[in-house]
Amino acid sequence: MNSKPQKSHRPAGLPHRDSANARRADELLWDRRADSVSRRGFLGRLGLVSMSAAVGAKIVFGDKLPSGLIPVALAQSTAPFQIMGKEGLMVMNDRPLVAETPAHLLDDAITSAKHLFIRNNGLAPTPEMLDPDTWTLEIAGESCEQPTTFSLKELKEKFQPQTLQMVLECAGNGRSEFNPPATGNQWTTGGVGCPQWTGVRLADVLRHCGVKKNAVYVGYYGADVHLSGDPKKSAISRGVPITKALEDESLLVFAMNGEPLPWQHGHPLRLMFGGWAASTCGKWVKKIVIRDREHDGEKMTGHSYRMPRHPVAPGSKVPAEDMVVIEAMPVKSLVTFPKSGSSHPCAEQLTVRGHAWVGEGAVASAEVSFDFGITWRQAELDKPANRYAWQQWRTTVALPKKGYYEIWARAVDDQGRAQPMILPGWNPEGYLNNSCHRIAIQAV
Ligand SMILES: Nc1nc2c(c(=O)[nH]1)N[C@H]1C(S)=C(S)[C@@H](COP(=O)(O)O)O[C@H]1N2
Ligand SMILES: [Mo]
Repeated sequence: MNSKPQKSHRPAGLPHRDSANARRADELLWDRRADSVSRRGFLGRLGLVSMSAAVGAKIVFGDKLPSGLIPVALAQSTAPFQIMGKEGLMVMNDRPLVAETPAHLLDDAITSAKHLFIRNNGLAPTPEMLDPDTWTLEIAGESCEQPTTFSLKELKEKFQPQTLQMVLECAGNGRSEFNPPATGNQWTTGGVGCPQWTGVRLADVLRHCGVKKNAVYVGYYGADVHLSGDPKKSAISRGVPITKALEDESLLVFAMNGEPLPWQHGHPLRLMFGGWAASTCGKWVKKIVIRDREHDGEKMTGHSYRMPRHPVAPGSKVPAEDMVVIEAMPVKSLVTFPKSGSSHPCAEQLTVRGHAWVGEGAVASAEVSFDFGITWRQAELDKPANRYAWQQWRTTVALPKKGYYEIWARAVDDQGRAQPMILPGWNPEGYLNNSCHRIAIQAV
């Protein structure tokens, strides 16, 4: 376990090379016989099109790019090359594409599409595979009375639209701080955002199809392709207990911030489960199954998105039967202003602000410290726009003398649970790090 720690923001494209299927995946991803009708040709187009989309421009000599070579633009995080539709994201991996948002770019109350992190587990479908006019969603499974296939148009016509602002946070957000390190994407703090989502209630759709009494779980299937290229495997197929699926805020989403859902975020249809690990929020969703048992799709079992049932010593091996599925996310906060590393005249009032959120319930208080946690001051805290939205907080501080400071933020939820100052309990996959966010400030 943890034999290959990866450094944060190492050049993208190099990890996963050592995985068993890497060569095969490379062949599939990079095959250039674009006109071939074979599956490989299809994936070849997929590779080049997504790579072009990812670097934000057509790769002019794309046909001459050596097989397996990753455009160097993807190893750089900033302009002029960016992921299509994105601004300032840090690319952690290119296959699958994973990119996080620096905290100061999350300053807005509602996260814009250009600043929302991306987490793909497989190969995203290309934009031309995602036609809203022909898109269908199938509801099936052993606990579904009336298996039904809806067109997107039918979903929009049959069911009442809902708009809610809800936090989307990857369960691995913060992973880079754990020691011993966990393998996987080395998220710092940017695997989170809080856009406004518009869709229909999943409950309305499921009830329309009939939920049998023995239903315990729902699972999703999306249109993305497993990294190995194996059409029989899903990139990811997770879900939530039926009680969560039937909550008023659990949505089948087709718009974000009033625009059609962006390509990278699941266009034309995705799931949103407020406050839960974002891996439950299936993108490009084609099928939802109502299960009579805990869903057992890709990344539901083993150690994926699971935590030890009991606290474990750092670095220990935890048997699979002692791992339980992650549900709601813990209380957390971000300092989104000022930008870490900036300077401010000493003794002058400095505005400090950010967001705080918790997977279940609400945030009760947000505090900041600039003396390494010795004293804390209460920030002004807004109510959430709705259940599962993050809450804005703000305060002012005057840094007494010239020199280096850290501003720490800490949120406490309405059950009295506070963020830990350093790190929460270690776990094998490095999930749920909700330790205090720290930024550096120089008083000049
Ligand atoms: N079909 C599909 N859905 C998916 C994923 C994926 O790879 N494929 N990734 C999941 C994970 S792990 C996360 S954190 C969120 C990321 O959503 P975003 O890319 O829109 O930010 O989508 C979830 N839904
Ligand atoms: Mo995730």
